[in-house]
Amino acid sequence: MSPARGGRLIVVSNRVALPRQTATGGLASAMRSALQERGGLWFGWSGKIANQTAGTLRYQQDGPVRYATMDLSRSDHDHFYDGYANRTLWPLLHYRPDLVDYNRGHLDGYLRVNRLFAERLAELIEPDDVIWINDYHLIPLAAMLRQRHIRNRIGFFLHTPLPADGLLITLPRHRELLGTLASYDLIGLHTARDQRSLEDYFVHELGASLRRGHRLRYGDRRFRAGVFPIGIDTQQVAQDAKQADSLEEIAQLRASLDGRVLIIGVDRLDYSKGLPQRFEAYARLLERAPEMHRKVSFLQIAPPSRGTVPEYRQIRRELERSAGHINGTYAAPDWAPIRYVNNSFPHSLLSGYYRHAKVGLVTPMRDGMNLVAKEYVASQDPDDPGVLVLSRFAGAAQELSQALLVNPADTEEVADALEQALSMPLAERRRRWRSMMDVLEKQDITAWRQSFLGALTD
Ligand code: GDG
Repeated sequence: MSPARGGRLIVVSNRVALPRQTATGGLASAMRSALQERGGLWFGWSGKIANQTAGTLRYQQDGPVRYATMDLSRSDHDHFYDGYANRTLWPLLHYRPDLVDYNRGHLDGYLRVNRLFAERLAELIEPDDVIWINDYHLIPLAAMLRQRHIRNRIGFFLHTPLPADGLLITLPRHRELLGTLASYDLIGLHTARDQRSLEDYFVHELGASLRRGHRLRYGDRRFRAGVFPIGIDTQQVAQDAKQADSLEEIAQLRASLDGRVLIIGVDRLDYSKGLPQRFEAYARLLERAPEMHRKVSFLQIAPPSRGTVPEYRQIRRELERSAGHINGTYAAPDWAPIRYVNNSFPHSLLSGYYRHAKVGLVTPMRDGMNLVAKEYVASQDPDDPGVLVLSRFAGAAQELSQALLVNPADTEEVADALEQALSMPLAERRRRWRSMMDVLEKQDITAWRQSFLGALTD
């Protein structure tokens, strides 16, 4: 992407990964590399709650990247982030209307924080800047910037799935919120299914017209919906994984396994990730195949997230019970079938763990993309690669068709896939891995941001 085409890049996201902070979450690492390559500004919440300093911008510079962040007041944060973003929109976007907690206070807080972002950001925008706004926290931001006479190119990328219009309309006042998407010039989604949902919603619910090339016209706005499946830094992950072989932690893991085969799962602790169902499928495998006892070990890394939201505390309790139950039922004095770890690890170490696992078990009930699936594949040893068992309902399944694709709700199917993965011949593992790796090399993180920014500035 040539910086000449469209001046500075301004990235906006709820959370900003400040310099020297570990970037957890797929979005953070992708945005950091986009800005480092092109130079520009990253704007968003500082991650801090402070009533005194709320709304005051603070700046930091790191090479070509400038960071502008602000604190949020307790009440704004609770309504905007815990409330509307994570208790209303997140469950809706992940096909869980049963978990949607709608409340006017949350919506007001969400709009208030978006307005605050718009006010502060509008002052920083120069005429040539290209603005890239990320994710469901900031849907109305472009409309609020347009009200402040910002005419720049503004793109939006939704990192979650977008459900069909029949589900979207269950959101109270959905038109007021989703209609504002028309203020963007480009809306990026991970899959063609998400793109279809957006178009169907605009056409059927809002009466927009759809032209060739996914061009939409709604009122006086013309905009476009595009499919841009996010990738990873494939070469870097592969290199990290290889180098991790020399790390002490990897030697310790290997020693602790004592020749047992490792199955790995790595997910933010989130109900969308299908963890209870995954534990159940693993238990089903142990029940069905006693010959596997003592021969396998399942390592689930699940760093807690959004711990102040009740649904997340609930899933954490459920998983503790389930892991305890499985170990209680099947463990022997010298073997624990599940190692359940509520911690986060440096990326480079994670790649080493992935490489050492013969099976990557990635079974979200719904996921926009799922970068763990891609990282698992990229971390494998080309001579002796492991097998990816992947949910059909992760965006990644569209590209990684050579994984063993499963319905995560079907315990037997997941247990079957585990058995198949554990006994898959080397030649088949290599063939499947090569074909997935070809995709990951071609559609990596650089290709992703270049194609999105290319389409936005075109
Ligand atoms: C959202 C969408 C979409 C995990 N544990 C640790 C750790 N991670 C890293 C993984 C991976 C990232 O976090 C998780 O990304 P995912 O894509 O799997 O999931 P979400 O966080 O839900 O991301 C998702 C993504 O945005 C990008 O568009 O794919 O669908 O939900 O990179 O490696 N990183 C570190 N320690 C950990 O313990 N350092």
